[in-house]
Amino acid sequence: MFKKVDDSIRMHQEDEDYTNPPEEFIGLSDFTSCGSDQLSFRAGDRLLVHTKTSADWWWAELGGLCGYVPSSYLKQDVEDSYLKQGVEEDTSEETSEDPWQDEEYFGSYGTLRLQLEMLSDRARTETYRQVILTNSAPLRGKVVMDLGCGTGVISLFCARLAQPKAVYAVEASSIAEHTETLVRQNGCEEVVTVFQGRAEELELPGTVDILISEWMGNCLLFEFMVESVLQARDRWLREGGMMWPSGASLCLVPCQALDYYTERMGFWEQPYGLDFTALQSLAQSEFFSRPRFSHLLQPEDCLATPCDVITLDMLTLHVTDLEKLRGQFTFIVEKAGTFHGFTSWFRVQFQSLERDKTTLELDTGPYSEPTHWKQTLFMLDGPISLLGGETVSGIILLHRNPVWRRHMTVTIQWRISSTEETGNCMVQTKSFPMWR
Ligand code: GJV
Repeated sequence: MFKKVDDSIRMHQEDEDYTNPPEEFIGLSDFTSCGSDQLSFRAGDRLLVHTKTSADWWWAELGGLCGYVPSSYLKQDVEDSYLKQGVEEDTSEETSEDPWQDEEYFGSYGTLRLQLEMLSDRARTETYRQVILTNSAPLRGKVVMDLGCGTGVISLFCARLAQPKAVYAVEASSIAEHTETLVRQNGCEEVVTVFQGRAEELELPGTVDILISEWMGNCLLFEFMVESVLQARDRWLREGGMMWPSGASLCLVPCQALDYYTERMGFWEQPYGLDFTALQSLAQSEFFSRPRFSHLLQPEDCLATPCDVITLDMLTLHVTDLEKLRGQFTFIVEKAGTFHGFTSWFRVQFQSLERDKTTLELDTGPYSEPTHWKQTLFMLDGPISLLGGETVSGIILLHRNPVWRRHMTVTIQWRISSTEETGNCMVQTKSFPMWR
């Protein structure tokens, strides 16, 4: 199933007498069902929504067929409903919400709380400092763009540790007003120029040799700041220029998460001597239907050797590639344990400007120093016991939300195969909206 709908919801669905009249919605993007209880549709299709079962999944009808559909793929047929009511068309409700949520997004980056979180992440900030330090000789005389510079730390590293010709520090949030001051206070105003505004609206005197940015989000892509970086690359990076990071990969591992599972599910067993188990299916859908950000995976909870499921080359990646990214995995279970879910994180590489010099890497995984991203946990609906030697193989799909451009849905489909023919063999799929 694309999204496991727990039994309580399903029972409710079957009993549904549709007392409220269905509402008409229009498909914003094609949707392909991943299970018998889902309904496929195409962009432009008109669906009748019978029940808004949860915030994410609605029970809808199209061409006489019924099934669950992801709510974020639909928009209300405003024109139609207004016409019916004889009210003048007013699309303000439809257009007032920015699919990029830029006000909220840049608003939050304007606070020191987030800037402090990033700056005090030593593994992250130190990696960027090392990249500049180890490339200080070839950086001499080069023009650098620092996209999303925040307080300007990377630009200041460039100006202090190397001798670039110019550094363009680009920042859309209001923190940029302070970045100017920091540049002056650190005596870098000859080299560093701060541009306050969105990189998409930037006007520069010419192209740049190096585009450096710290754009990575949870599960690598969340926030999709990478789109701004790719657009800036296509517009401002000279032929043969360098992207930092130059490469990125998304990593995955099947894991145990007993503490988290017990905290969210075990509680209902016998709190204060009472039986609250009736809330367990609700707990499962409330706590495990979205990924858990900021999970710190203990190495001993990895059930297999992690692997890269998606790798990106930052020089050749296209914005359109971001719509759907697909990866594969085959894990061999190394020791018996309880399979609670998958954990994911990312690694990014910084190729040297000099030939044959080592590539530096920032690894946000469980075997490296923790970063402010930590890891992202995708919980299964229920735990599964695994034996050493069994394999967990399948695919992971990152599907960018067609409406909310900073969001995506991560779908994982996996099959457990036992070495013995009589053993475990099951295929399951679960989709995790992140966040819409
Ligand atoms: N133009 C200018 N600044 C930006 C843009 C953009 N298009 N997008 C993000 N920023 N690794 N996920 C800024 C944002 O305001 C913040 O200060 C920084 O880049 C994000 C860096 C960390 N986020 C991330």
